[in-house]
Order: sequence, then structure tokens, then C-alpha cells
Amino acid sequence: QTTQLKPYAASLISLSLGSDVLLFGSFTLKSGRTSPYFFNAGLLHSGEKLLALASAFAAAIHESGVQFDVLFGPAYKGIPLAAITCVELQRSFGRTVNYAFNRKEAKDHGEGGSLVGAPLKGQRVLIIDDVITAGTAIREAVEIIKLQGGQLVGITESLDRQERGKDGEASAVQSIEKETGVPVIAVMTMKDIIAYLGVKGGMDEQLRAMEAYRQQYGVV
Ligand code: OMP
Repeated sequence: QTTQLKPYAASLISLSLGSDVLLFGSFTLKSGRTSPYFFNAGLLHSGEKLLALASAFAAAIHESGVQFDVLFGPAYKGIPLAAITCVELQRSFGRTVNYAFNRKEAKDHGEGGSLVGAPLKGQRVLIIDDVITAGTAIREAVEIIKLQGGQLVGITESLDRQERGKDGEASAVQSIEKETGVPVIAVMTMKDIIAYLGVKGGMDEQLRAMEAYRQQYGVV
């Protein structure tokens, strides 16, 4: 089985490897699993890296063909992702969309409300976030959109780890797709990282560890 590595996935993996955003070693995940790799999107904090991240997101979203009005970035990590990707969709593809995000704490003064940015009511909404592991954060975002009267049309994330959930054969992303009925657009997947390392060469040990992890926990 071969993986067709998309140019935007390859460029995000290459950028992440070069800036220690994608690390190899031994990492304890939120799920409690010990992973041989970890992706820390928060380390993409320079203008140059944010631009590359935004380009990768915009390309993946554009290629998916999903039509939407508002990019919703759940607090906190989704907020800058929504803003930079909104700008990049305009710059690269001439697509005008709005963005919105939630506050973690509801405000009781000033403009009020827990939502900032474009109203979601009656709008087609695409959620943007960094990594989906168990999907806790994403499910909260789905609820917010429902409460605000928005129409969820898709979810996009930088990395799909493609891991089996605790109870069952499906990954969090597969379960979310089934629950919500909308597609999850991943800029890159665990399989993409494995394919990239294979082509790049010189990282045999990391590749072997990734393969072993995939065999144990992967859905692909
Ligand atoms: P869920 O809310 O359970 O889907 O977990 C998503 C979170 O996993 C992210 O927001 C990160 O805190 C964390 N994470 C990463 O950022 N990168 C990884 O490679 C793996 C994890 C993780 O802990 O599973």
C-alpha cells in the first residue's frame, strides 16, 4: 500500500522536522500511550513558520472542495490557526471567509457573550484545530456551533495521528466523522510522516519505531 504524499503535507513535515516541532523519542500522550513521536504546533511561532503553516492549511482546505462561510478556531490553540488560515485563503485563493473563536470564560461586561468574531447563526462552519487525539476538544467545538445555530460542514486539523480509540477499531477522526457526518481534512497524517521518513532516508531507527507504534495502535 503506497501513500501519495501531498505537497502541502510534505512541506509541513519538512518544516516541522527542521524546527523541532516534530520530535522523535519517547512521549507520554494525553491518552496515556507512550509515543515515539510528538508534534508540537505551538512551536511554529515565527512569522515565517506561521506563513508556511497557513499555506499548508489553506491548500488542504481548498483542495478538499468544502465550501464554508466561517472558520471556527476553538480556544486556545485554534484561535491563531483560524486567523492565519483565513488570511491565507484570501491571499492565495482569493476566497473570502470569516473567522470566529470562543472564549474559555464567558464575559459579563463589554461586548458580552463567549463568542468573538463572525456570528455563526445560519452560517456554514469549518472547525480548525491542531491535533485530534481522543477528540475531546473537537466535540466541545461541535457543541458550541450547534448552540450558536451554525451548520457544521467540516473539521480541519494539522495532524491526524490515525490511532485506534481506547474501545474499538476506529480512530478518533473516524468516530467524529461518523458522529457528525462531516469530513475531517488533515494536512498530514501519521502515514504521511512514515512515508516522508522512508523517502528522506537516514532516519531508520525513528522509522522502525513509528512502524512498530503504527502496528500496535494504528488504524491504517
Ligand atoms: P484531544 O483533545 O484528546 O483530541 O487531544 C488533542 C491534544 O493532544 C492536543 O491539543 C495536544 O495537547 C496533544 N498532542 C499534541 O499536540 N501532539 C501530539 O503529537 C500528540 C498529542 C497527544 O497528547 O495525543
